[in-house]
Amino acid sequence: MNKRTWLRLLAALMAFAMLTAACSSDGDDSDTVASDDGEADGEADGEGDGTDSGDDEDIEMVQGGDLLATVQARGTVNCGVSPNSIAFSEEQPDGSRTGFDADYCRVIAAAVFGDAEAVEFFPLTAAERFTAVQTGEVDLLQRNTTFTQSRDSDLGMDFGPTTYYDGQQLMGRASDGFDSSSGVGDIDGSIVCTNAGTTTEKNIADAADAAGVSITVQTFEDFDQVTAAFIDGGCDLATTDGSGLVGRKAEQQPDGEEWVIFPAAPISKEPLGPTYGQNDSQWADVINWATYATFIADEFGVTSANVDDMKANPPTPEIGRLLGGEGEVQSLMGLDADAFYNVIKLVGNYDEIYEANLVPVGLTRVGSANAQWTDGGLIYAPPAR
Ligand SMILES: N[C@@H](CCC(=O)N[C@@H](CS)C(=O)NCC(=O)O)C(=O)O
Repeated sequence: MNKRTWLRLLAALMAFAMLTAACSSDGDDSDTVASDDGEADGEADGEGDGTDSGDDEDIEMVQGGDLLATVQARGTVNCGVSPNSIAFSEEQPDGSRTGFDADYCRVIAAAVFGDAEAVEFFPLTAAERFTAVQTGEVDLLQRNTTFTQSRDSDLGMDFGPTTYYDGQQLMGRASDGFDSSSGVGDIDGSIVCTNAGTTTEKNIADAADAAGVSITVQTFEDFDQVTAAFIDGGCDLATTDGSGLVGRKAEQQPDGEEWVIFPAAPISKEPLGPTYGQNDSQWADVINWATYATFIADEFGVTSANVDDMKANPPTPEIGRLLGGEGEVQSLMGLDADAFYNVIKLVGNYDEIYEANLVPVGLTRVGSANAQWTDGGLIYAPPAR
């Protein structure tokens, strides 16, 4: 058995062991988080947030560092997404997948293949997602995934540009006395539910501890289960990224009931964006610059509707380069010169993707961190040159 085969076998065995550990913790784990013991241990055992995932050095070698060639030979991008995250990743009755994250999978397919539909979607729970990257099951995640230090350093991930600046909030019932001015100090004695393998289960434990309140954190395998338990009254509060709560309220709040999202200032920073295996610089370049292309096109008003005109008569040299004209750099990255023209033509710029998916559930862009830097936001791309 050669070294590479042996490493693949080892990684597969380790992944199986990790998956078994992850699966053993699904469903309804609960931990009481008391303010006085200093232990913020609301997480389910082995749920896969990844600081204890074993020997990352062997696993990362499975990625090989030549993923672009592998993807090109395969003919599709294998993209890990949430099974069901309203407005980000939703399976439609005809089997297609819609949402902001699903469209950012299409951005990569459009850049690599000139075909936005050359994507295979892999719905992954939070606990499964990083293992799926480590074992090479998926080429990247577009899965409401927060960029954190431990995921970047200890878990073998690399992170692309943040596509949605989020923050964690809580959702309760107005009939329980919660309103938009409520804060973590008001949740003493509550059962707080979230999905396992997330930053959110750790943050809420930290926040309760800091506020001096005692709560019971219950974790579930996915956020459908969390929402069902919240609707049934098994959970006093649901917590996750604010965007997830807004989506759930928009689609699942029962008639005659008022769900309240608080606190107004989120309890954490949750920068969400593409995530992929570390140490593959070419693949990272492709994902990062395809994403930046959507930011640059937004900044300069290049849309799917006008991109042909812009390509024919570029308003600036930078737009000319971005769309494959003289001085373009896409072909040096292993892509076609018109890779980013295809991204904008077939999927759209950042604002088009945001408007199509997030505005309908009430996630406004104007005045938020997700505005362009020129409008006071944080969406900012380095220059295409
Ligand atoms: N951003 C956090 C939370 C990610 C997360 O799992 N969010 C939920 C709520 S938006 C989700 O995607 N759920 C989809 C599902 O469980 O199907 C993280 O990276 O850990």
